[in-house]
Amino acid sequence: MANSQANGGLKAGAGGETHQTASAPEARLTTNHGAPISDDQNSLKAGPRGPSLLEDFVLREKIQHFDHERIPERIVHARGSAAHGYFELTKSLAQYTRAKVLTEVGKRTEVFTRFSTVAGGAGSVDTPRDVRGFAVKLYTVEGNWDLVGNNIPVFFIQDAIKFPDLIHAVKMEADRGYPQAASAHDTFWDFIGLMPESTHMIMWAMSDRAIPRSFRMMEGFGVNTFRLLNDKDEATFVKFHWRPALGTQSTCWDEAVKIAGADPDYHRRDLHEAIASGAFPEWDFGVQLLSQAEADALPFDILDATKLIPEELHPIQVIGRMVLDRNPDNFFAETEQAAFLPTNVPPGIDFSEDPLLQGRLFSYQDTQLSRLGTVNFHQLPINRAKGCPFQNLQRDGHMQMQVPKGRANYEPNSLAEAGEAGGPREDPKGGFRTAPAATAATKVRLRAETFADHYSQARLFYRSQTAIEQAHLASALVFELSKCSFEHVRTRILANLQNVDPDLAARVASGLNATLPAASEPAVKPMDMEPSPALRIVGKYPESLKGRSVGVLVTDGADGSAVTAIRKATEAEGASVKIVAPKIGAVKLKGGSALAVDGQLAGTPSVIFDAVAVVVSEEGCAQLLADSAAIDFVQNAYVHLKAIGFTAAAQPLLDKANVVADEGVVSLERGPEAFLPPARTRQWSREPKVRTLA
Ligand code: HDE
Repeated sequence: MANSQANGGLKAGAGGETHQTASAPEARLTTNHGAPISDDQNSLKAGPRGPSLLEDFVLREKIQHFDHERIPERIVHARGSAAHGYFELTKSLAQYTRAKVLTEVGKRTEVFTRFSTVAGGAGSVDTPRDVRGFAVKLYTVEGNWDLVGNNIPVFFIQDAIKFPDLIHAVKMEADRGYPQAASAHDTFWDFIGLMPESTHMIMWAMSDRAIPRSFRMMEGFGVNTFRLLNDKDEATFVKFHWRPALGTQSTCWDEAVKIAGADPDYHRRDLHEAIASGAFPEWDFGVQLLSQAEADALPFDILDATKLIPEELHPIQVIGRMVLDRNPDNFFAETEQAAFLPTNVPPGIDFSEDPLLQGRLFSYQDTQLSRLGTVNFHQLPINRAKGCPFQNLQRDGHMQMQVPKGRANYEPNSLAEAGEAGGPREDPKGGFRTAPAATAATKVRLRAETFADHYSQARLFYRSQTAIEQAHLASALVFELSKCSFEHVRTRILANLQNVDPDLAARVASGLNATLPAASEPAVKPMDMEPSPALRIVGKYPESLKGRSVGVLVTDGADGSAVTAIRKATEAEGASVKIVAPKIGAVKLKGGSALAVDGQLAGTPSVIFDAVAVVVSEEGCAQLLADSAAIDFVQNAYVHLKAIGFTAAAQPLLDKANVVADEGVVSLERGPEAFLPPARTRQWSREPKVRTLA
C-alpha cells in the first residue's frame, strides 16, 4: 500500500500495483507502439528506493517524445491563433474565373484561418504594435487555396530580396536579443529610413490598425495582386479583401501596453471564447477586379505591393462570406502545424508578376522543410486537401503516411494495358493553367521606374484620416522614435516624413524635441490624391455592442437589480458581460441573494473590457477607495475613453480616480438605456483631456 500513498491515493489494483480503474481497450493507455501500460505513475527501479533501470521502455519512450515536443517556430508570424469554419459564395465570378470556389453560389467550403503577429516569438504577447497575419486555407474541391494575407493592404518592401533584411531589422537586435515583439528600436527605424518605399506601410503600421481590439474586428487583405483566369484563359487582375461584420476596431496604445501584462493571450482568448460561446466571427469577402487597360490607367503600378487601389476608384464587390465556428481540438496538431502556401491556388486563380509575390512563391514551401521537417507535410491532417483527393507519383520521404499501391510510380506508363493500375494522369482541360502573359525582355536586376513613387500613397493615407487618427499616428511615431538612441536615425525619418506631409513631420519633430530637417530628395515628386474616407476607422464603429465586452465591478451589498438591468440591456445587443469583485466566488447583494463572480478585481482590470459599470454599496465603495486595483479599474476605463456606468454609491471612487463627468460617464439611475450609446464606441472627445498627443 506504500505505493498507492505515494501516488496521492490512486487506486490500488488487486495485486497491490498502482493504476486507475481498469479501462476498456479503446480507452486504455498504451505506448506509441500499442503496448498497454499498467503503471504510469512510477518508473521501474531496482527496489523502491533504488536506481532506475534502462530497460524501462515506458519511461524512456515518454521522456524521449517529450524531449522532442517542440518544432522550430515560424521565422515570422510565430505567434498565432486559428479556427475552423466555412466560406460561402454569394455571387458568382464565372465571367472572370473557372475556379469552382468562386463560381458555385451557395456552396460552403471548409476553411482554417490563422491570425498572427509578425515580429514576436511564439510565446510573445498578443497586443504589440504590429502588422497582423490573416491566413485563410480554403479546402476547395480543386485543391487547397491559401490566401495568406495581412490586416494591412500594403507591404513594407517591393522586392522579396529585401524581406530577410526587413525581418532582421524588426526582430530583436542581433547582439542583445531584445526588444521582443516591438518595432520601437534603432535597427528597425534605421532600415525604414533607408528604405523610403516602406513609408506608406509605416503610416498604416503607426495607425490604430496595428493595435487591433480583436482578431474578430480586423480587415484582411491579400496584399499582392493576383489574376483570375476564365474558361477562355482571359485574365483579370484581382485584389482580395476580408471585411469583419463587427467592424474594424482598435485599442488605445496605453491600453494595449497594459493588456500585455493583464492578459498576454488577449486575442487568443477572445477568439476562443467567442467561438466557444457561439458568437461566431464573420467576414464579408470582396474583390477588386481590374482589366489590363484599367491597371495601365492607374497612376501607379499594380505589381507594386506598397500601393493600394483606392475603393473610390475601383469599388470592392462583396461576393461571399466566411464564418469561423469551431475551435481547434489541438493547438499543436492544427494551429502550429498548419502550413500556408501562397502557391496553393486552384485552377482559375493565378499569380501576378509582383516581385514580392514571386519571392513568396518560393519561400513558404521551402520554410516548411525546416519547420515540419519533411516534404510530406502536406499529408498532415490540417494541411491535407479535403475537398478532393490528392494523387500523384511522388513517393517516399520522411514520414510518408500513405501506402501507395501498385507497380507504376512513373509516368508515362502502359501498365493499364496489362490490367494493372496505371496511376493518375494529367488533365489538360481541368488542370491548373498559367495566364498566358507575354514576357520577352532583357534579363536585368532592376526596380521598375513605375515603382519609384514612394510618398503619394503615404500622403493619401495620412490625409484621409480623421484628426483623431492623425494625432494617434503622429504620437505612435513619436513613441517609436523616442526609443531610438541614434539621432541620425530619427532625423532621417523626419526628413522622409516631410515628403508625406509637412504638418505630420513638424508634429513628430516637436514631440521628439528635434529640429525639423529639410525634406529628403524623393525619387519621384509625390502627388496629391483625392482623400479616401474608406481608410478611416474612427466614426465607423457599428451602432451595436455586438462582440464587445462589459465588465461590471460589484461589491457586497450592491443593488442586484442594477446589475441585472445592465446585463440584460447589453447582452440583448450581443455584448458579453463579466462580473468583477474584490474576491472570487460570489458577492452577497443587498437583500441577501448571491451573485456569481467571473473575475477577481486585481486580475481582471478594465483594460480587457470595452465598457464598464460600477455597481457598489456605500460600504463596498469605502473599501475600494483603499484598493489601487479599484482606482485603476475606473481610471483606466476613463483614460481609455470607455463608457463608465455607475450607481450613486460609486461616486467617491470615480472622484478618487479623477473621473470628470462627460457623455460617457453615465449614472445608472437614468436606466441602462443611457449606458448603451456611449458603450458602443469610444469617447474620442475625452482624449485631449486625458492624454497629450503629438
Ligand atoms: Fe510571409 N512568410 N513572407 N508575408 N507570411 C511566412 O511562412 C515571406 C509577406 C504572411 O499563419 C513564412 O510558413 C517572404 C506578405 C502570413 O502560418 C515565410 C515575404 C504577406 C504568414 C514567409 C513575405 C505575408 C507568413 C514563415 C516577402 C501579406 C503566416 C512561416 C517576399 C500578404 C502564415 C511560414 C501562418 C509566413 C515568407 C511577405 C503574410 C518565412 C519571403 C507581403 C500571414 O515563408
